[in-house]
Amino acid sequence: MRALALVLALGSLLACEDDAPAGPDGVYTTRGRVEGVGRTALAIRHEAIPTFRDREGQVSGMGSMAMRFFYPEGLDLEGIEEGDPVELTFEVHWSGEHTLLITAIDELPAETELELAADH
Ligand SMILES: [Cu+2]
Repeated sequence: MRALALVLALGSLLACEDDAPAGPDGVYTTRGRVEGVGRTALAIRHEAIPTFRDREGQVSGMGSMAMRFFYPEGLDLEGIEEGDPVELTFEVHWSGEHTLLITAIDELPAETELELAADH
């Protein structure tokens, strides 16, 4: 009887977890250059992220490349323009509609030297 109650309790815990909004699968801070400013997303060429984890949770790293990062309504983009060097923190949501979501972004001094890969 106790075992059954425990199983039921565990079951409801798991169900609870399913209903909760999914947390990010990863959070990273990197630097890059803004290549485009859209209404819901920024195109940013970012520096290499050696600690980046793939969908399976394995550290795969990510080289420097241009990617589209979505941003939430209300994020402070004051002064962020095409060509700006920036530091950004973003979340990865593998199962989400917007896989890459910026949570913070700051303009860096214009003379900041970034290690960015060219187009390929
Ligand atoms: Cu990338």
